[in-house]
Amino acid sequence: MSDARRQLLEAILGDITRLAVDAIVNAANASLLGGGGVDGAIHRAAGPELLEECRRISGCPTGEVRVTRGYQLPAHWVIHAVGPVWEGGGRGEEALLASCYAHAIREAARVEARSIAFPSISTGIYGYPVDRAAPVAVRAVRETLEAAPSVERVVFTCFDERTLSVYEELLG
Ligand code: AR6
Repeated sequence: MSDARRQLLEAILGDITRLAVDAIVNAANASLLGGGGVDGAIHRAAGPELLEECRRISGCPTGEVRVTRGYQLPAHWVIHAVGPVWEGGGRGEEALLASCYAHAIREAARVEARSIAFPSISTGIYGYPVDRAAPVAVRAVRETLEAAPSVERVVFTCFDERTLSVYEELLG
């Protein structure tokens, strides 16, 4: 059972590259070689060593994650998640998105991260509607946290007010 008193889920407005948490999640693509959006921001803030480490991993399938160090980021780890491109909802997007969040929580526990911050995976360039994505994210995180008691704090980091309001409604 998850211990609601010890496992805090919160939504904030902010830049994930600035957060002093143990692990931040990147909304990456299957190449893991960088891109725009939050991926570009994370690579710029972490410095070139992040790309060097990513080059040594040969990509990552959609719905899965890969872990690297954070280099010049305040966060010690980057968990690179490859979310689905939104194609209308009939292509397994929901299960793939949930899988990103669940795998990220499991990997956080494996590397002994007690705090983890997520961006709103897939809802930027990949076009997943945020009002559909956020409930999937929150449910997957809550379910997976039950088997990851060492993870104490989960921060849903929103980059715009609309995304924040969707998360705030879900988290109460
Ligand atoms: N901190 C927190 N959230 C951010 C930041 C930031 N610094 N910058 C953007 N966001 P996106 P995707 C928000 O497009 O939809 C890349 O090219 C943004 O406002 O970054 O999963 C990858 O390489 C949005 O709410 O990721 C892939 O090719 C959310 O992060 C592709 O984009 C996700 O938007 C992935 O697309």
